[in-house]
Amino acid sequence: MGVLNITPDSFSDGGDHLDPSAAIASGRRMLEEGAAILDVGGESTRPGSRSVSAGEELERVLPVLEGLHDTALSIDTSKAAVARRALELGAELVNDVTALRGDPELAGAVAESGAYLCLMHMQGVPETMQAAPRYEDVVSEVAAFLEERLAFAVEQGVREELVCLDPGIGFGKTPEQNLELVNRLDEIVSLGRPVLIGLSRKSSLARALGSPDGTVGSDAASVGAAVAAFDRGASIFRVHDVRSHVEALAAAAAVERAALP
Ligand code: HH2
Repeated sequence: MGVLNITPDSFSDGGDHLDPSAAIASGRRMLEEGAAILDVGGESTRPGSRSVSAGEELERVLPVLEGLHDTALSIDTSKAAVARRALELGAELVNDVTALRGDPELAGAVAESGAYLCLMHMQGVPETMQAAPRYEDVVSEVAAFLEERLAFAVEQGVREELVCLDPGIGFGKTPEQNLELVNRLDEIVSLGRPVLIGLSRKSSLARALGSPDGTVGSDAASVGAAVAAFDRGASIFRVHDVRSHVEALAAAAAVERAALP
């Protein structure tokens, strides 16, 4: 999954794609490099970010969704109004970082459309989530949350086989908690749905490399962490640098296949 943020303030590619033609060109390049789907977002959810109105979000993403309507698209939004418009334009996946807690109308909009849905874990809200993340056991709490949100989505009419789950790396978690979630990812995989993971360029990777104030992880560190997640069962990787991930994950998959009896 290639990340296409149409925002001025995303933590690693903010401002890169504000011009729709630049965004569309980036998206097409990611597809050429092997992305299976593009995740288009018009609102940053980085730590400290403020939310934007549905109108502003739509203004940012619509020209890009229109320009890429012939490709596989995901819409990264928590708002039903944005999701509905994206779905009308052919988006096939709704990526909701609030796991259907942000907008009471989103579940119905997804259910009605028959689109895929990603439910992600987040403790708190982006503006304050990194202030003091608190867990007894981060992995079992994230797993229990995702299980509950999956049941909720199904109750609201979303077909279970269309849902993927995401532990929400960097969303209300310390760097250690993020790494533990990857280390014990099999516990999330065991919920029985495909697991999507967004490690790309996250600050925990910079911290793991010994940079205490780093806010953006390198692409090499992102690839390493993605392969570790692949080894533990992740199947969808939300990434900025598509080519390096596609090549690394193809190699990791080839090794895995060679080990089969
Ligand atoms: N991470 C970000 C945004 N959306 N969606 C899912 N499912 N999983 C993630 O880990 C995830 C996500 C944050 O990364 P990015 O889009 O690069 O930055 P920003 O939120 O600043 O736009």
